[in-house]
Amino acid sequence: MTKIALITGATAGIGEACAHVFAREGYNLILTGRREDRLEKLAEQLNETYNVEIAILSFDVRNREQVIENLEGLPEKWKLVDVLINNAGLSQGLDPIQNGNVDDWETMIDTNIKGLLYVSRMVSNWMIASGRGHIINLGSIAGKEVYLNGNVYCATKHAVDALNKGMRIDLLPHGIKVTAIHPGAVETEFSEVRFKGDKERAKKVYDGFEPLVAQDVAETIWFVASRPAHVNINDLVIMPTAQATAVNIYRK
Ligand code: NDP
Ligand code: 8X3
Repeated sequence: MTKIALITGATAGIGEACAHVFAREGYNLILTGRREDRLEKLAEQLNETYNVEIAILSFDVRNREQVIENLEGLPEKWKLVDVLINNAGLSQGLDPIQNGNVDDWETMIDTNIKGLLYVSRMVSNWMIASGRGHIINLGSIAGKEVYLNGNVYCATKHAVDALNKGMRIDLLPHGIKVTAIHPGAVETEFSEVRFKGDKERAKKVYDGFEPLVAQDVAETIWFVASRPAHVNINDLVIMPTAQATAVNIYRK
């Protein structure tokens, strides 16, 4: 039977690259994100290139009702999800705690922690019912380290790290695999979002070294998802060669 992957945040960056890689590998896909036009274009492209079936769901992961309605509304055949990639996430702002923008904090907490939980709550039950599954959570090097002004973003990614460990324990009796992928710097829309559309500031983040690209992370996620049934990778940190820690980047 053709396998199914559900990818949150498939309209850009790592999620979009995962959609290409999993379609290439013959998966049918449920793709989500807020920008419906992008989901439509991507679905058309993947369907034409790889002849796989694609369901698109446009919703905001921060909105619990939208998450429930959209996922519950899927036809039963789509609920046989083999791989859930909890990828939707963002950083907003890079300020010291005393100057932090509280709206930004709420956006990050609601997206990176609560949104991931809403989706996982539903899909893990589908996986339990079907007796199989693999949840892959996008953490970050910011979930392993804390850096200057990273405060709340780092806290949300530390929460993802903890939730990944918790899910792994709770879902163990059900044979469901759980993995966290923790990338360092990946050049996507991430920094543009962090700096609220300031493209020049975003570009500077990657000045003088070769960052990861979304495809690097997607191929790693595919490696993790394609291990034999008895093998689970709990946790994986992937960095650009030029980056040793969150803040140690060798720039030329
Ligand atoms: P992008 O900004 O390129 O993509 C983020 C994706 O998340 C988009 O598809 C966006 O879709 C979706 N998203 C954001 N907010 C919401 C929301 N409220 N509801 C639904 N979807 C949402 O970033 P990346 O691809 O780089 O990031 C993907 C993940 O990887 C994130 O969790 C990020 O924290 C993590 N990560 C990124 C790193 C990097 O350096 N780039 C490094 C380590 C981890 P839309 O706007 O259409 O809703
Ligand atoms: C993104 C990596 O170091 O910019 O999660 O926070 S970092």
